[in-house]
Amino acid sequence: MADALLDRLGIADHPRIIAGYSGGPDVVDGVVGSVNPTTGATIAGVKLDTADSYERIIARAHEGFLRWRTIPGPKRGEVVRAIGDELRAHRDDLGRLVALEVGKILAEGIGEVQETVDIADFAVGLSRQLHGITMPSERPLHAMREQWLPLGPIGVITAFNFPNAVWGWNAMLGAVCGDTMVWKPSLMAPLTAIATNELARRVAESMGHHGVFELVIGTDDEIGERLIADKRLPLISATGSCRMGRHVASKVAGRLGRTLLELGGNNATIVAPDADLDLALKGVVFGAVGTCGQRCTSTRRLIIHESVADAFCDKLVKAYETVRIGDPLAEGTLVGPLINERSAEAFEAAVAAAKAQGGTILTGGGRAETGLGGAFVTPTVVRVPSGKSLPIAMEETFAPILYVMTYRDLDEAIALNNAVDQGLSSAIFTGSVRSAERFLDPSGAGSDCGLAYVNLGTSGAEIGGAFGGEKDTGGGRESGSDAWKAYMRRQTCTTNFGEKFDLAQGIRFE
Ligand code: UN1
Repeated sequence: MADALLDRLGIADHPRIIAGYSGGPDVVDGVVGSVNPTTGATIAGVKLDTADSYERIIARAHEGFLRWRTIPGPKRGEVVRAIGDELRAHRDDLGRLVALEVGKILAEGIGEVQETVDIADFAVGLSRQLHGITMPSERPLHAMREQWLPLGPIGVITAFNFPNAVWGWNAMLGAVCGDTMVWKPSLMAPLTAIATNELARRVAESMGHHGVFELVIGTDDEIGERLIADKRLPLISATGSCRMGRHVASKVAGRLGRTLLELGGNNATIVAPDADLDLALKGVVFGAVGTCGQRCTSTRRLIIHESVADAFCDKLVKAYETVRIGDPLAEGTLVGPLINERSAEAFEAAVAAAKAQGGTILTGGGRAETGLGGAFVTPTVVRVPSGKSLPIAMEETFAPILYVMTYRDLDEAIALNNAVDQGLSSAIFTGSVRSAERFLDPSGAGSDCGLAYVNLGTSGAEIGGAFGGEKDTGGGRESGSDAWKAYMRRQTCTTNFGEKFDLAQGIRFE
């Protein structure tokens, strides 16, 4: 199946790909195996970049930038439109490759590529809207305006869990902004990266634009370190763990470059006593179980009013027990495998810690027997005894574990929501306008996260809004709204169209 898929995506004969490779996910002689997490079988080998090929790639991206930035924004938008069309045409195959390579269910794999199609559409419109503002000068016969200019070749580091869409958010915006992309994907999803990047590169090249979409695949030591230290890349946009983000941030800050960071989350959903509990149940289950708990937006904590907690937990457990775990490509499966054995071990360690710290496992807590070979676990609900706190619940474990804690009044619930280091996503289910608006309090006293939902779960953002979070989530914003500004540099322009030399602040210098 994989060979036919790679063929349909036009990368079966790609020089980086070694068909029939028998090695595993560890790098051996400059090759990494892309492993199907469902079975543990290697799909293909992928040749990694070296210091030399890195230099060639950066040179192409740099030369590409000098040309690409001269193309008017709306013309760049035409290229992005054609890329969006190509992605549309290959959406289902690319979604299938995502499912194959990272183990998310097919509907979510396809949904992810749809997210890239959506951001391409958004970027096309934006290509005619990269506008600055004008402001009145304090001096007569002077004009002031602000304009936005292309930034340069940019580094884009992506994680395994959204191996297509996170590139899409960065690359589609970066492209209309006049930047060129040097994409370093996760070594756990190199085939999706090759297929995605080739598709964009071929479209751009067929329209005469070279060096806009570059891909560099390699280890953190060999390639990652080089990329973040590289002064030729004025912006590094990085998605991944808080640990990775801290390292990237300090390295890039050391050379006074810019970062756009989208890091971990420890997202909570508050369920108020006046909530539509059926709606809340759906939101919590999708948020906590979807993508096998491997979204940065996954729901990790449920903060529920004590008066409805027991009944809700009963329903939750029943719902969890109907969730079908298995082959992500099979019809009816809702939960696929974790990405690898290491993730399953982290899951087990977190479950053990939760028990040791006094938590009660309501459902799940172990491996799921599917007979398929991958690292399958059972989605888990841990009840935190009232009045206690579990230190493990303060950490992000990239697995389907939901910690349930109770509250008495909304201030307490909001304080719990805000009590973790990360600040990505948050949600409240309530029928009360007062509670909803307190959660969104414009004074800032409500949720401290970058994303706040009412009567929706914590995951599944649309591309139209800015995506990202505060505190240890890194502060970056990608995707919609005015996130494009991160991909450009701002210039304040002042023109004297009179004949007098006039200084601001009334200074006389005669
Ligand atoms: C991620 O997990 O890194 O909001 C991104 C969501 C998706 C994006 C998740 N649109 O869940």
